[in-house]
Amino acid sequence: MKLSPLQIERKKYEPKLPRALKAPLDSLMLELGDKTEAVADREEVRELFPNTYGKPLARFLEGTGTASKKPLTVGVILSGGQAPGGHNVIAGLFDGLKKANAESRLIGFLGGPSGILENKTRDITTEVVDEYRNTGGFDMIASGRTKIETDEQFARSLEVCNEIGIDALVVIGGDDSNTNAALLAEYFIARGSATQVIGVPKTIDGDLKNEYIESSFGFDTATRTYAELIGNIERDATSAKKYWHFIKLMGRSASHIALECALLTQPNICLISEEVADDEMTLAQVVDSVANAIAARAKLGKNFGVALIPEGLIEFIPEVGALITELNTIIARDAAEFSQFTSLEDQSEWIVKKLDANSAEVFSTLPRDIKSQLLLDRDPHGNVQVSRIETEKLVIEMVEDRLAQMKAAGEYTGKFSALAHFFGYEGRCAFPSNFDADYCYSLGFTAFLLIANGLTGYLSSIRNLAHSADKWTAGGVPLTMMMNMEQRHGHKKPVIRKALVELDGTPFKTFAAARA
Ligand code: FBP
Repeated sequence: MKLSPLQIERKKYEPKLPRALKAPLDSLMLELGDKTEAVADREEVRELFPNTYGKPLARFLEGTGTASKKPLTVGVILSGGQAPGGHNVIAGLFDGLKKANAESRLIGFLGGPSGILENKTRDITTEVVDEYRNTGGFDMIASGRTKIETDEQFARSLEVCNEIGIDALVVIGGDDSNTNAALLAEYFIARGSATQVIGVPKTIDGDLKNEYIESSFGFDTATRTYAELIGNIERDATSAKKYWHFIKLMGRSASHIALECALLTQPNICLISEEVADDEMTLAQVVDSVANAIAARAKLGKNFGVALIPEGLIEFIPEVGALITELNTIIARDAAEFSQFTSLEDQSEWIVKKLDANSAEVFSTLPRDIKSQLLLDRDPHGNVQVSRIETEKLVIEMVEDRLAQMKAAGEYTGKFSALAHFFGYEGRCAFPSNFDADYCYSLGFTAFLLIANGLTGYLSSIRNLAHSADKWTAGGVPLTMMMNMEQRHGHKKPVIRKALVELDGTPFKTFAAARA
């Protein structure tokens, strides 16, 4: 591959490691803490994970070396959406393996978890790793969203690991993928397999976060990338003084990305889904709040501005969330009947008769395009794919109508001309920031240490991230410790708890105090 000058420069960057991890392997010691408990529903989680529940927290310190140096064959999977730094996780893992034993092998499963089910692999050699150090993207082995969750899939994964002779599997993924990693770790032990499973916390959404996982990797780079673009648009808005820019930002559920970007760029408006849900706002109230802010600026002669809209917003508006849940159920249940209708008009007429009165009312107020997106776009699990719903256009359209009403009532005299943007994919494969380059490399190296110390069912963890890399600490968190039971597709399942924006947390409070 021909590299650009930027790629050549970026390759020279040497990721920084926590001080303890720079020590020779012979003086890197595993320290185990007290036994742990799940965040909630302890009895149920314990029952489902009899072999991996309650393990102690792990930490690596300078001391007497504990890591095995025997040659290992390790498999690695990139799972879910891309996040900047994934290649550096693989580089850190690879360098750790080779540092311990030059005979060790790293095998990449291609295209995400389906790579293991289909036994599609690539040998990750020094040449391969060197081509991808400090680059964005997941293209070294590619990613995918297949979930390993059925008995057949677990059995097949074990079969493939045995066939290749995999000693340990590293799953680089978000909350769902790491839930799968926990189930796989448990399954392997229960079947007498020695294959270890270690997770690495990835997702630009920033919602795989807790006391021990201070940030998922990729969030830093993605938010900086979006913030740069938002800043450019803000400058354009204040230069031209003629447009309101509505920018939808990725984040499947949580509004961490929108909040972080708001703190970095100080837009005129930023909606936070968790606040909308907490205040039990209706769609009309959300629209009113935006229209009122626009009217207030118009009074100052400013008919321009920037509004940030989190991708997951509409599911957090209680009445729209309820509508979506009903739509998912009806369309899944009566799929054959639904498929007879081809025009949106016929589909809408049919669905409105099946919805309860409230949802039918909400559905009828939605613009045509949104109705069609809510009816058509579903993921393999039968859910609406929020990243494909044009919420930014929905808000623009409804705000436009509201401003027209306000104008008629003499409450608004401005001019409203709006443009819609969606920033998502632009940020997921950017060159990792120095932070993500260092963090990811450290996470990968730590994943190797967890393996070389014989652990399984752990998530690689680097802490103290607000300080320089030198002061970071490295260790592992038992995956079961982050779990609770949640209702998924009609069944109670063990899952890693998703971290939403906390309304009493410092980031939101800082934003709320300054937004007026
Ligand atoms: P992960 O949770 O797998 O990291 O993916 C997050 C995300 O980037 C969301 O922000 C977005 O809603 C979704 O992926 C888009 O999915 P896809 O890549 O399948 O279009």
